[in-house]
Amino acid sequence: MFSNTEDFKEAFLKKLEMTCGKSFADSTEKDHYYTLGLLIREYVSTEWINTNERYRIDQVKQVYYLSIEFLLGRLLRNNLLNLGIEQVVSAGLQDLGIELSSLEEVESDAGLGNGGLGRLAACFLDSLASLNLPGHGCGIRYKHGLFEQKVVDGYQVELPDQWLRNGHVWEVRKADLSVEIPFWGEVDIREENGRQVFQHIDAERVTAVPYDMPVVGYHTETINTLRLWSAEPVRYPTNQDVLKYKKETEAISEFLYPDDTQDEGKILRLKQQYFLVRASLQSIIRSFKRQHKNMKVFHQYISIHINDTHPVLAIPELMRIFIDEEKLGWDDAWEVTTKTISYTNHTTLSEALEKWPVRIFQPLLPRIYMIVNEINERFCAKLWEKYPGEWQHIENMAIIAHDQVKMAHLAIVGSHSVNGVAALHTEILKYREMHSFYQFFPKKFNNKTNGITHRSWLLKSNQSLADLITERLGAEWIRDPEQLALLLKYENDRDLLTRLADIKHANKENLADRIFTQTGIKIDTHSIFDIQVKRLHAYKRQLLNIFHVMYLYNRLKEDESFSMHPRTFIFGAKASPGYYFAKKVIKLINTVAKKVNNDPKTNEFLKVIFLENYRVSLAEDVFPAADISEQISTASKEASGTGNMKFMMNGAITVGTMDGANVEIYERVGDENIFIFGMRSDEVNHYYAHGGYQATEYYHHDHRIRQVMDQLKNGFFPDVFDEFEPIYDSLIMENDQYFVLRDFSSYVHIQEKAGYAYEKQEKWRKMSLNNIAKSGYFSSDRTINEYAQGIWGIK
Ligand code: DL6
Repeated sequence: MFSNTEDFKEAFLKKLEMTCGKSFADSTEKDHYYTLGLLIREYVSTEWINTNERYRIDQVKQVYYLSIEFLLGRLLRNNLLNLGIEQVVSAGLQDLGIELSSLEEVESDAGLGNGGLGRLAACFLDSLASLNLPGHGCGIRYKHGLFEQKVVDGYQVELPDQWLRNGHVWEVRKADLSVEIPFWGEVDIREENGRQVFQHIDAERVTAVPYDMPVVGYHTETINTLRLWSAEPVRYPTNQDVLKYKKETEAISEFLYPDDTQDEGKILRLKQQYFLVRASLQSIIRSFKRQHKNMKVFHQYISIHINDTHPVLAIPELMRIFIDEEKLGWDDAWEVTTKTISYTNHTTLSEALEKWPVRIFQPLLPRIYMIVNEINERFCAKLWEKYPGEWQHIENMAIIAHDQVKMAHLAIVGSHSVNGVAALHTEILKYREMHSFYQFFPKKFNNKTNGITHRSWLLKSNQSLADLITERLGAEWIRDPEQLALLLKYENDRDLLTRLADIKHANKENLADRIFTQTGIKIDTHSIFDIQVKRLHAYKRQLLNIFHVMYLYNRLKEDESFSMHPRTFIFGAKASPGYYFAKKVIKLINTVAKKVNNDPKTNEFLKVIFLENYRVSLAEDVFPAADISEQISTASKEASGTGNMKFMMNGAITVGTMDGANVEIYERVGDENIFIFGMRSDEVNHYYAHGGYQATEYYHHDHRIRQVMDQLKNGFFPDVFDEFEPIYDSLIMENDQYFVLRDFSSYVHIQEKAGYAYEKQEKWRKMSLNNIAKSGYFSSDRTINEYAQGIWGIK
């Protein structure tokens, strides 16, 4: 049906009538989108079944990527592109008077993730399928994904995301594969045939219903599966208060990341984690048992990867299955479990390292707690053998201590591989954050630098650039992105460099149009597009960026001799709803924007845009339009970053610190194609080890800093009263934990250098070409190949 335009049109019109019960003349854009989605899903269904059959018959080892987040965005264009039918479909629709791009707009972003970790999981699925690797995702089908952000009077306002409002055409509900998940209750222990038998009794049960989505590889026959679980009440609840039970049950898959500051939220979050793990493992075991009887070979056929600690309960749950259900002894169960599980750490921020109070964990998951306790005791006994008498050391490494279960410790102890997500991050894990564990298990630790799918972030979102590359290199780079390096031979090719610049300009026009439609603000597309898009967090230092804007504004106002190339500073960021400081920074950015954009003396040179509701589909217009990529986290704090890679692949030049994967970008492009500033990670840690630095000295000795800081409080921004005092206090009273003032001067200096560099356009274009050429390494295909060979052992 997709082999030519005519066949497609016929199939489309027939399907439309059948599914929507309308004639074409009466149909709406939504009908068209839905019809197209169904057609594609049907188109892939045979290959989808075949892929699973192939895996089964060949008895290949498969990996299951367990993640509490999958930030997928929209899937229509991705699927068309990967299936190689984009042109037929687009032409066929056009004949019917329908624009494919308009249909894309009908699709809601599947925003089932907060940021980097969830988007990485989505890129990994794309790479697994595109590399013909047997790998599937397991997650939760949240009814509401990441909140929709509105900006009202400069403040962030959160609205619930409604991505399922019109259904989700890519998923298939498989109610017959539902499983039950028990919470609360007690463990009954009996002796049977000289063996202890554990039974979880009086539990409250919840049904987990799977929804499967096909994951289509790029021009391959592989269609893997993303299985998302939804929580529903069991058919015949025994509870007295059925309504309360129903509400509590459905809450499990209601919201991505519930507020867990109070116990109620903590219970819900822990329920989500166990729900994901238990449901996924049951379906994995079920499919394993269809072919194998011997549980001791489980790890030879199955690999389970846990994306950060959120799914770490997979370790005790697998132990429970092996011991309680499959009757293995502890030692065998432990060997198979640890050989099956691998773990990625994505952060060293202490507030993100999960710990659960025993008072919540134990009653909610009584049997799992018993197993964790046993794992802990056995581990501590081993520690004691190695470090006799070193109580403190053992306590620091224990899985349960001070009435808390430390999930990262459980993940390290119960897996065979622990990896960081960029070289620097892994070194920090090995030699600082997890040093004692590295000493104890040196072989487990390894690095897997993150990557992004170049199919979504270049081929799909920057088609004209992709076409230009293909025109020069042929299409082989799509299969093997490291071939982008061949672009370097065009470094002195004027024609190519001009076309590169023209494409960038067209992409800037496209973003400018979108901004104008959204905000009514006109931006100069010849200005430098200087962009920082990512979650709002103090360590990511959006504050440093906006302080720089304030400084430039002050210079433009006060110094007649000062000149600069016009710049548009673009921000996109969501703040966690309860993150007070981050929300203040959003308000500050919007307040500066209002002042700067409306000042006739400066607005020719300086514009500030805050993009509302930054999300994957908006990002697809942002990365191709950037001249400068802001990657300015406090060194040592950003585990990797992946936005940095998306910008680079689209030809933006990084202004950044030596943090996360910036370090590896620097190593690849060389000093002349990147703007590095600020303290290095060692210096930052030296300061931390010696009680920080004196932020007030920087305030007193640098008049630029003093002026900007004072403007937070002295009425410079009318109508905001003491709004920004918490920002001021965080820098002065709380001594600037993230070294904003310490790095300010170095940042201003490097930004000046970047501004001058932009004016030498020919050189700039070469820099841009260099960045694109060296970005192949950051394809998630490379990352996934490393995981496949180095950790999972899949082919
Ligand atoms: O590894 C993906 C991504 C990194 O690129 C970011 O640097 C890191 O901040 C992010 N980490 C998280 C932490 N979540 N938890 N836990 O999202 O991971």
